[in-house]
Amino acid sequence: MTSDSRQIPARFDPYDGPMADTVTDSRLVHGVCHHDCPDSCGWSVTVESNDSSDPVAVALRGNREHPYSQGELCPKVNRMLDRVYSPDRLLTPLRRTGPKGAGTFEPISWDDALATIAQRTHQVIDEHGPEAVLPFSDAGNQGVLAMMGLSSRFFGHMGATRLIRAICGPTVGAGMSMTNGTGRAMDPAELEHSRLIILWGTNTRLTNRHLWPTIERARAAGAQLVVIDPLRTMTAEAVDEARGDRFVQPRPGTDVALMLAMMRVIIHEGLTNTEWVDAHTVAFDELVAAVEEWSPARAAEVTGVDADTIVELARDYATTTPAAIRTLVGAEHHENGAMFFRTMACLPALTGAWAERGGGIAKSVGSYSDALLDVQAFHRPDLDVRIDGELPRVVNMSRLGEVLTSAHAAFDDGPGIHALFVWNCNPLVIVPNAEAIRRGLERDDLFTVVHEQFLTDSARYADIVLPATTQIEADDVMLPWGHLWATWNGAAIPPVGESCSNTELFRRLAGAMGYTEPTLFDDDETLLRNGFPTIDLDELRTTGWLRVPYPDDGRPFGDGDFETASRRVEFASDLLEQIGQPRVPTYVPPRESPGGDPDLATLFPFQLLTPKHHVRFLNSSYPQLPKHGPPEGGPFVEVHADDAQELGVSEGSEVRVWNQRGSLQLPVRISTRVRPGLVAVPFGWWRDHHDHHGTANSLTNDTLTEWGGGVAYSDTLVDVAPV
Ligand SMILES: Nc1nc2c(c(=O)[nH]1)N[C@H]1C(S)=C(S)[C@@H](COP(=O)(O)OP(=O)(O)OC[C@H]3O[C@@H](n4cnc5c(=O)[nH]c(N)nc54)[C@H](O)[C@@H]3O)O[C@H]1N2
Ligand SMILES: Nc1nc2c(c(=O)[nH]1)N[C@H]1C(S)=C(S)[C@@H](COP(=O)(O)OP(=O)(O)OC[C@H]3O[C@@H](n4cnc5c(=O)[nH]c(N)nc54)[C@H](O)[C@@H]3O)O[C@H]1N2
Ligand code: SF4
Ligand SMILES: [Mo]
Repeated sequence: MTSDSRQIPARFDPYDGPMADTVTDSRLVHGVCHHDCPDSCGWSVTVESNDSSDPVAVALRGNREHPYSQGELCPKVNRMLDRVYSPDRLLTPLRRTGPKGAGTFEPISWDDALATIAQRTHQVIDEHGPEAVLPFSDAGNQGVLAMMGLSSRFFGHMGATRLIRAICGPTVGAGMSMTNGTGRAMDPAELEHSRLIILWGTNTRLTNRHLWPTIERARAAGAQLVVIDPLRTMTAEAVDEARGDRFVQPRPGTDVALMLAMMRVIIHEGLTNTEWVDAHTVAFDELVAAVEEWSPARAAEVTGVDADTIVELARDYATTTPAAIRTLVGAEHHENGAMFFRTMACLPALTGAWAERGGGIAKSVGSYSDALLDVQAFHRPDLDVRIDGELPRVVNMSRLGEVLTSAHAAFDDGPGIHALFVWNCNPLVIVPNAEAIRRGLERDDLFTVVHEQFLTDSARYADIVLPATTQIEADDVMLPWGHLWATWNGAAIPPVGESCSNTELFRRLAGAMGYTEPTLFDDDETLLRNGFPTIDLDELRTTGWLRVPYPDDGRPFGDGDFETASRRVEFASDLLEQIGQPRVPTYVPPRESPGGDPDLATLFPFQLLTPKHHVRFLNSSYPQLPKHGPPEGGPFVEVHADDAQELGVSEGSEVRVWNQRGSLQLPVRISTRVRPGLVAVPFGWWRDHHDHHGTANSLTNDTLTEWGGGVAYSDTLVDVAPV
């Protein structure tokens, strides 16, 4: 890349304190972390200025007054200013000058960039229709403006193909809704009152670290901890068997069988809360019949968890009050991911756990923010272009590879994709089946625009790259999904270089396209005022945060009223039957798993997990920064000692890990975190860090979940061999 118009103050080092004696003003600006992370920590930025230069952020620290994070950030964001002022930050628009992927660009003006984008996009629309345009984004910045701002108005007005954004979270809600009629659940802060806490498919100490003190307080008051994860994660390491804690290590994708056997134990041993079941559930008899075939011995065979452990776990769960399950997204990334959460939601109903404060399930609390937000005010469905009364087609983000490499992107009669707009996301690193995406991005007849802070793997394939602001350069409101404190983010400094925010991007694009609909140009203040009709924004700006409404007594279903058609917990679901799914909890092995396709498993005998792993990484956002990537040491594959011996490899040996989708060369780490037959590659590294041969997602499966629109990247089979 060549870019010379750096606008970073020359003698500037954010850790070096003030801009010496020229400072005429110093102030504190309060904000909140933008990352797709449950913790949404409050921070304070110290900004200094003098008479001659732009204000400079000289320190960014956790805000001690923030009611949730209380002053602590994390190893990713403690050095946020390294990100803001990185010498690799994109500061001007760029035009590609070499082959797609090579990373050769020249700086151009915003006017030139917008003119090129408008000309090429109009050309695509004229030739192929607006559905040949695909917007692609996720939660790179999960602020309300950054994620919802103006993009759906812009693309709705254009008539572009619509994107289903469901790689993270929606499947959890879609699964639980089939049982409870809603994705609403406990505020995780309520775990303080729990006496049994099951961390099920979530790596709290890594991914949700600010919740850990709550769990430790409950443990200090006597709570028992259970961790259920195929990997012995850093959270599993906190298990203390001497205190009655338990680590349970099922094979990936098999937990539904574990839950069915637990429910059978509960029912057989008379541990069901019959009073609660009679009052608040339907179809208990159907559940009894469904679990009958799941003896602990049979579940042990499927899950790899021994039968005694299953029995003891079921007894502990049913007899300890209050008992809470804490879960996030780890377990949704299997073909049976929605069924996992549908079945999980039956457990607290069987024991009546919802009746107690501190009992039930704690997942994302995002659904509570709905009360504050008027989503339609952002989207403005009245602006959507319809053809014969129909909205444009949809494609699922997790199928991007297939979509970009098919003549008919959605396998309808519609056009393939000829223009791709990417912002708030790094698809080539984060979407499964990434080699198909790479082949798609290499197409000469695809015009790609990427709005980014850095020249990511995805940006390298763009025709035009546009520079994006960071969180300290634009106002926003954060609606967290790990706690209930909606937090104001104040812009601390003006946009660095020529970068612009996501909303400003779409105002500029609308102007360039020649659109005249006035609401495509709404300013941020108007967007927020309309989007939060019941909130006093000025007050939020001043106080910094407000609490999202949540039941005073701490119990989401204390009144026993659920949101299904029957207003009860549904052990059998007509809705599921209507969409062709089993009406009762049922274990179906993922197709790409030893239980689902034994022939494929002979060819590719190892299951592969590619989870979040590094304390200094947040998804794909940090491997390029010198104080984040290098200290984590680079990618590797974790192999159990028994498997290593059989393969004839040892610590540090180079191996090839491959399947029908891709191949990586990696050093071996002999690891006690995996069991035999399971290997793990950390997620988040870029192609650079894998010698440009791919990333963890080059190997992963893009099969969708049975409902809910999620994706099964954790149902991946591979083979491993020394090179
Ligand atoms: N194999 C595997 N794949 C996974 C996962 C896994 O565990 N394993 N996890 C999945 C999950 S849960 C998620 S959420 C996704 C995450 O996928 P992404 O959301 O794509 O990942 P991030 O790295 O959080 O953010 C992407 C980019 O957003 C950019 N960005 C940040 N702020 C802004 C902004 O204000 N404007 C613009 N235009 N860009 C901005 C950052 O520079 C970054 O490059 O990955 C998924 N993919
Ligand atoms: N340090 C750090 N923190 C992060 C992120 C990051 O990249 N780095 N990403 C953020 C994002 S976007 C999100 S969505 C959250 C996600 O937070 P989590 O859901 O806690 O994280 P994941 O790593 O996606 O998955 C958690 C665990 O699920 C396990 N798992 C996989 N398959 C199964 C299964 O079949 N059964 C069971 N029981 N467990 C299974 C994995 O081994 C993993 O340890 O974390 C956020 N926080
Ligand atoms: S990444 Fe998560 S833990 Fe770190 S500062 Fe941001 S919200 Fe807090
Ligand atoms: Mo996520």
